[in-house]
Amino acid sequence: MAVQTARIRLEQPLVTSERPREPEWGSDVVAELLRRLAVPYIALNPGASYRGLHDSLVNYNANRDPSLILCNHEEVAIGVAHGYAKLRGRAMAAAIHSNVGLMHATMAIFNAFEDRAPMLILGGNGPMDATQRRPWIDWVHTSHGQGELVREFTKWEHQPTSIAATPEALLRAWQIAHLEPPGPAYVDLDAGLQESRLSEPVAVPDPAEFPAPQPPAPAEELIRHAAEWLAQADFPVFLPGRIAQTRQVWDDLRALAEALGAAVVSERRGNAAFPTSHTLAQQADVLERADVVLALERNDPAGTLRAALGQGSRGGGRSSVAWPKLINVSLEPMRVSSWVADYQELPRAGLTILSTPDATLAALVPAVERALRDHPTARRKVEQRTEQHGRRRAELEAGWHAQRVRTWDARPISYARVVSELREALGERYPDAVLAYMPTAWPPGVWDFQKPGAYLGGDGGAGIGAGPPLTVGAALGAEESGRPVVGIVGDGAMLMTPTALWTAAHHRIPALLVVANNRSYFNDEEHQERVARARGRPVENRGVGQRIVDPDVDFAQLARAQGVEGLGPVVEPDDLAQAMGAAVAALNEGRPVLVDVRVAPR
Ligand SMILES: Cc1ncc(C[n+]2csc(CCOP(=O)(O)OP(=O)(O)O)c2C)c(N)n1
Ligand SMILES: [Mg+2]
Repeated sequence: MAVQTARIRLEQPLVTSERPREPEWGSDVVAELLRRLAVPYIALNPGASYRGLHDSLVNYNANRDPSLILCNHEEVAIGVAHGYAKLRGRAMAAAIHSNVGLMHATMAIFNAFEDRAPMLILGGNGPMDATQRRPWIDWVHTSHGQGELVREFTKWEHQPTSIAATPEALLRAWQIAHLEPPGPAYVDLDAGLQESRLSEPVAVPDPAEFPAPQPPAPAEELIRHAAEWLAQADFPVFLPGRIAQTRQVWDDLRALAEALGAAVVSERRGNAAFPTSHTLAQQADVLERADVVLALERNDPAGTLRAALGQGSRGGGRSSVAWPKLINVSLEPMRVSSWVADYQELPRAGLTILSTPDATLAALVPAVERALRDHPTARRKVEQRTEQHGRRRAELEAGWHAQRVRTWDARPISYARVVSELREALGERYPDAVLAYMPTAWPPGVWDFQKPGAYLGGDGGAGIGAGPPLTVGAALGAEESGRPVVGIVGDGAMLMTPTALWTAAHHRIPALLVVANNRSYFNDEEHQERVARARGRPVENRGVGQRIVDPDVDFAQLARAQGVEGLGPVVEPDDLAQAMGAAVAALNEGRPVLVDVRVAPR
């Protein structure tokens, strides 16, 4: 199959000049440090508050390390950086113009913060020295404590007050952004300092001399304890969440699950970490039987358990099902916010391991194998459990299959059909595919995640509009691997960040976006229905103020208007194969493409 290796198009400066031997202007120092950090890209929407930096990136760095990725909205710029970080596990940068750009960026920064995605955000401000300000505009675009806008949802925000202090601030921000749990860091650059001519050389540190701090290893005693619990469990269940996307972690998680015959219940908010087609990949109902639960950077492990055990959401309800022994592996207690309640319910965990899932799994696998060696009865139980899981899995698969058959010709088109046809069209590229974003109504058993990077997890903060830029950012990050990147996004979301498409077209970023178009903010129709039912009011009114109809949005035209191939609306189920085939053909040629599919809401 002809697959053109993606070549992201980066703008070349029209006139190139040799880099001066040393930074000459304040902002050259920033560019020099970014170059030494090998920051690959900087997503931006331009603005005068960082025109000094913009010049240095183009004329001092020659638009390399980092290269500019032009976006038409700050929410898109941050979302692209977020998507890149999700795929690569490493930050790129974003440049955000003064207070106004930062206000546009806030929701996307919140999403990245909640998704624990590393990112270096450079802001512009000032000139803080009022005597240097241009009339009016420089005054309205100067804010004191500008970073306070995002202080509550960045890991660090800072405004250095001299150029000499700037490299260390940037280096610190870069380290903080990557340190587990990672997240965005914001460094605000005074326009006056950026544009000042250096009167003497400024030392730019070599990042290699500042090794990044590493997360703590799991305590040996806790590993021994956890291994005993797991080896002696009657029915262990694993709850993986946000996990490093490496082959090693996949192998360790799989080895541990197989050694124990443990059920693994993945979540859509975390990235894929366990083969979804595996016998041990089960659904949340298995938690009712769990006596030992291993949560690995899982979002809200206590809430997950409470929901599965039927204990309600308000703490009052007590079910007859016993609360299992919970081993909570997480570094979340190290970064607790006083602002957003993202720490979730305090987990009633018998063991809390303050370390990363990867380090913990690497230690747990041999410890559990040792513990099982001395327990022949435990090993017999493992075999029985594995068989049980196999039987349950066969039932589940039969159910999923029946559901797929039942809805195959449904009109509006079912999600199962959309996903199946996309998978079919991807053909031999399917096993390599990266699913950058999925809809809430993801059909089980149609599309399997089999390797690291197969699914990148949720948007973090449930701020709608993330899907399109996340998909484009992931596709930017996939350039080297050549993996095909697809995102399935809602029509409501697509309308919030449509210009992510232009960025994909402009930079030749091959991303395949499917608009799961139910012509509604359907998630909220469901909420209105719930309220109506609870109040005994007419559910027929649930769609008022929710439906995206009259006029229907022509998403294919929205794409074409921005230089992206646009297909659809696909209304007939039997037209889907052809549309998906055309979309994948475009993707294989290295072009971004959008397919608008009219889907049934759920
Ligand atoms: C910024 C923001 N605004 C509003 C919401 C509330 N909200 C949650 S889901 C949703 C509907 C999204 O519509 P769409 O993307 O079409 O997905 P659908 O629910 O129809 O599948 C809305 C409006 C939100 N989460 N974030
Ligand atoms: Mg919708």
